[in-house]
Amino acid sequence: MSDEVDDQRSECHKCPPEHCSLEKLSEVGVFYRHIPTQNKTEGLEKVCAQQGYDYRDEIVINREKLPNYEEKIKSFFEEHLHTDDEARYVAEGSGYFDVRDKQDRWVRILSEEGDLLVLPAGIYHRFTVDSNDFIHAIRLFKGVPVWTPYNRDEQTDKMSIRHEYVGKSTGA
Ligand code: KMT
Ligand code: NI
Repeated sequence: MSDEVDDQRSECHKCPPEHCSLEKLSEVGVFYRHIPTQNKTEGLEKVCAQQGYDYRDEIVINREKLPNYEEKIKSFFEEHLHTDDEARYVAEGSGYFDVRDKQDRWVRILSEEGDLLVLPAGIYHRFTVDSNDFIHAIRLFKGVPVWTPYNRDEQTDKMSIRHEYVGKSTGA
């Protein structure tokens, strides 16, 4: 995606557009799987059993439905990392998860109904709704959920989870 963002809810393509393969995304530890919403119950059950997700809740992001909408939209779009994986299944609607690639360039991932996306702990990322302003996502977690975002600065570069992530993704 382009470095400059005028409207975070737009596609923000580079000019000319560039595309990133799922293979490339898996190199930075991003996991993607499509589970059609007709198979949502069994599909998610299977993934949760396989991956050890034993907690789930739901979030609806929309101007009318989410309390403190403006504030939340702003904080989701601040570049941050977490000490745990961020696993999200899109039950309805769509949105953009932006992640940093190995060269620290932003890659925009459009996530639509039926998409399961797992961003690894320690990856720098951000989220925004798209121009439809509606996503209903299921959040999956292992253990007691911790959603704390650490906004990127010199301190987050030094966090052990960041070192672990960088070590894994560079094979160092
Ligand atoms: C996060 O931690 O950035 C989020 O939960 C984004 C919203 S999930 C569609
Ligand atoms: Ni996050």
